Amino acid sequence: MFSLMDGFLKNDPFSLQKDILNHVEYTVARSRFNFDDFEAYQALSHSVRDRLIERWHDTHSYFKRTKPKRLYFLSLEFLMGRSLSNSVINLGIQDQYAEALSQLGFEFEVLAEQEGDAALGNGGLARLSACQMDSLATLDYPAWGYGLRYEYGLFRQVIVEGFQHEQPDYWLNFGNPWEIERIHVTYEVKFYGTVEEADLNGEKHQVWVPGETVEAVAYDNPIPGYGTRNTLNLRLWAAKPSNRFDLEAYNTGDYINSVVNRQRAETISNVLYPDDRNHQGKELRLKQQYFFVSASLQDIIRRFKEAHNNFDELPDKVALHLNDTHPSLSIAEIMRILVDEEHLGWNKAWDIACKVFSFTTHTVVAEGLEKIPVDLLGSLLPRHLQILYEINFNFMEELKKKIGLDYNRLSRMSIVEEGAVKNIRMANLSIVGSHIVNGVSKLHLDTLKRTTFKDFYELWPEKFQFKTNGVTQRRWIVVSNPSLCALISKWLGTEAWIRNADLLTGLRDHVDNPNFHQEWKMVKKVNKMRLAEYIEAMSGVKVSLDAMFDVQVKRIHEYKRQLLNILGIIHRYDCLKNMDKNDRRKVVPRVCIIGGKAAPGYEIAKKIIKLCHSVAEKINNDTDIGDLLKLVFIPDYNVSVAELVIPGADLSQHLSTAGHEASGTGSMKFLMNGCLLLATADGSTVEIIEEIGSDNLFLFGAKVQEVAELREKISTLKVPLQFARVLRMVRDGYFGYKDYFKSLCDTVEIGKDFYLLGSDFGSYLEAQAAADKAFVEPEKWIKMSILSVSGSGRFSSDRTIQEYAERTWKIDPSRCPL
Ligand code: 26Y
Repeated sequence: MFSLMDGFLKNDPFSLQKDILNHVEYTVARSRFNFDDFEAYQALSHSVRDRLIERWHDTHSYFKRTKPKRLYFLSLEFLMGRSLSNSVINLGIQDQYAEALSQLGFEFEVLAEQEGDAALGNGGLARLSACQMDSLATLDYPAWGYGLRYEYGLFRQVIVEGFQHEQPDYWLNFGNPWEIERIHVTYEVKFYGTVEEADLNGEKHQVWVPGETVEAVAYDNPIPGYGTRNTLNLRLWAAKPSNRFDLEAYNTGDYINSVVNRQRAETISNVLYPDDRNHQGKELRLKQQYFFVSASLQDIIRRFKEAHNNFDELPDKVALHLNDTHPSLSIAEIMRILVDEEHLGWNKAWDIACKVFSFTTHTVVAEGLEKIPVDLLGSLLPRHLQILYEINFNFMEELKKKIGLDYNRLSRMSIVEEGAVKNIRMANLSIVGSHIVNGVSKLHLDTLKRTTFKDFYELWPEKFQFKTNGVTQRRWIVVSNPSLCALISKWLGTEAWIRNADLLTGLRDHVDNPNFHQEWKMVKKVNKMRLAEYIEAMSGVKVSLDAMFDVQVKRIHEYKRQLLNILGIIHRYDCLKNMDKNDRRKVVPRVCIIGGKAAPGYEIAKKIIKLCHSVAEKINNDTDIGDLLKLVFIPDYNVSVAELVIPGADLSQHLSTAGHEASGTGSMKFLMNGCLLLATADGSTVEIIEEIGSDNLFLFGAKVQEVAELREKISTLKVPLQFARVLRMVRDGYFGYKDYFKSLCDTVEIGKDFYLLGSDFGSYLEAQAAADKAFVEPEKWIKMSILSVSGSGRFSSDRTIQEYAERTWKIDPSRCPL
């Protein structure tokens, strides 16, 4: 008889083939005798999805049975990218699928290219969430991710005549096989209205009478671990009109208008805000945050109550993690649930809340911290505003007892910012309501303690920790660089590093082996070929494989100093033009690659993109320069483009003015792919240096301590002649668009150069010269490259997650039996 314990699905190539054809016929509804690549991709992903669902069910029944403490990771952004390759690799059945497909006349890699990116996030913070979900699953932690299912992900960047244009990313157009719609998992989310006082058993209670109700519907995205059956859930919420007020609305006779009004509800989860710095206090953004928080907490509390009957147990069974301040309304919401709905006393509820929440900030400077205008909050969430005032009142009273009547400090630490516009400071709220506050690198935490959160650190030093970010080697080596993956496993004699990245140190044993070097070089070459083909297809520029591929890909920001890179390229061009033929022969050819999106309203960042194109146009069409220098801008940089670009890079640039990049995670991906770094001592680079040694990367620029001093004498800072010269070339219209670039040039003029491009320029050029010098000694370069990979283990998100689990969340692995 059929045994349920065996599951339904077999993973041999024959069974997989049957499954795929089954999906072609019955899911995609194409004839099994006639289907194209996209249809094959759809059928293939459905067959993978079936396997994910089976494991997902087993994992969740197991968690339900064993009732471990669970982590809920709350984040408004997840940059998942593609799912197909990652899933089959984590399921451990890529070879079987490849064989099944090849017998059908398809190639796995070709079908994988059919998939679009899930880009439900902006940049570093969002991709970090995705890496951390992969690690949580792989390390068997009982966790859930919660987020929003934006219908429009991060905008598509289209370049027209060198200018960035934004186009909507309607990523669900072609269906999304990786999600499971849960039409029965819905919650009502309330907005607006008033707060009334009610009598409950002789006691006064506050009751929120909402003015608008919207429904949240769950979409589940299975997250498979590697080398384990555990498959976690990332639950994303979509807004739908609620049926609640139907009768009332329709009885007034205005049928059409009431349908239109209801439809407006869906706009809440429609679109991701494409900005990772500016908090504009927009009503829709606040609505998104509360919609997300309310639905997630209802779901979490329901699950808790199914298994436990006393809220005293909440901190032993539930950890709630705030990924930045974006979900921090959770603190007020949990108080509302515990006090207003569950009728716990305030003090008891507050005690529970503080034990349950932990918080990670990804921001450095105070100006970057999120604030919400009190008026806005009071109108949208009247009861929450009362709760926030009460939290703050209690906090201020406690604080006065500790520090006395130091009004300046009290006002700095208050959750409510007084002023012409009153604001709620979401970071202060998050710190007050959490038991642990995390920075994302050692240097980041040091900066927070010294500046941004100094007052809080002095009050509660024990709350502050750092967990240096990490990235998952499954995505950033195994999926994106199969040749390197195979090479590493061959020379380590094991694949165990895929679950334990510390084992990469074993590569050091072979660092001088010429055979190893030879194979290492071949791997890089294969990846450079892949990248060169892509560049030619995207931009028409043919690049030489002998050139050094020098890459800077990340969001465009003044503090990340893409402008420094471009000015450096102009300097290189200028030097080449002034060199005689003999000297030119000694020059290392370079392909400079820049990619990244600018927030749509960020004018200066958009000008940087345009400048890059104008300079590229000049250089790439200069036949006198030929292959010695090329500049390409890669449009629409996203996760899947990163998977192609990073393995093909020889050198990568991380140029933030020291003290501005909280951590940086791109550098870790390059490190894992054997690409050398040219970087400032900022964020996690400081720890990368500890791990691989300063000899194995090209370091430049002012250190954090020096930056403050330099800024003090900003109007008298000396800048190298070369800097003034290249800036003049831009100003004088050497690359066209003279008027347009004026305001960009102004930002780095003496006296205004806040990010210190001028004062770091000399040392930047020296680091570039050192990179050139190393590149002409291939043995040396390869050795540095091997040592980079072998030192990258510490920057696996597995290590980060383990630290969070042990030191912050206090959760234990819970492995679903095979
Ligand atoms: C409130 C809204 C405008 C907002 C939206 C997104 C604010 C911030 C963000 C995202 C910030 C972000 O991505 N920060 C980056 O987080 C990475 C992961 O910790 C760090 O490596 C990186 O240094 C930091 O800039």
